[in-house]
Amino acid sequence: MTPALTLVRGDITRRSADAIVNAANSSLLGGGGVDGAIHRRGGPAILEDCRRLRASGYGKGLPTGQAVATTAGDLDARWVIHTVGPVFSAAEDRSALLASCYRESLRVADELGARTVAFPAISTGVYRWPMEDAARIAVGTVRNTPTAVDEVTFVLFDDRAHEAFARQLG
Ligand code: AR6
Repeated sequence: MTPALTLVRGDITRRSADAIVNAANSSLLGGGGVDGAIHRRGGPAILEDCRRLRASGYGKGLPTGQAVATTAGDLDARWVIHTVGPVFSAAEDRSALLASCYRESLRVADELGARTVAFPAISTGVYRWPMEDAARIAVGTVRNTPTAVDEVTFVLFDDRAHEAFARQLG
């Protein structure tokens, strides 16, 4: 099955979903952008879980393109799925890594039994991925990934992102 895709404009930390995806960095220890917002609103339990992950299987951090789950703390969700997008490079095609973020997040969601998942536009902020291309990869990958997740919501922070994703949904 492939999930129903919906778009909303807004703040992902205000959404209700089984799992909310975080555009994290390899350290898993927080940052700016959506990562900072998730930790701020979700509270310290998320960071505690991240630190536990670093102390166990992820001593060197989470590699780009992979995904891992923690508690969602005070967010209206059961889990946060942290994934590390690639930094955009004009010299090197890293789109397979960006696609992997969506695929791996859905794989982790399936392992957890999550049926509704909210994604931000991974890599389109600090990591500078051009919005149109990021939207094409995000929508294309979710459409082509078999999963038991029923509904994927892309939560876009501004009009430009929302319009780019809307063009891809057609
Ligand atoms: N809700 C939804 N989308 C958001 C929110 C929010 N609350 N806040 C920002 N965005 P970014 P990246 C959008 O920079 O490019 C962090 O420091 C934002 O407008 O959060 O993957 C991490 O720790 C943009 O479209 O993530 C990493 O170091 C999109 O989310 C690094 O940034 C992604 O922007 C990851 O960079």
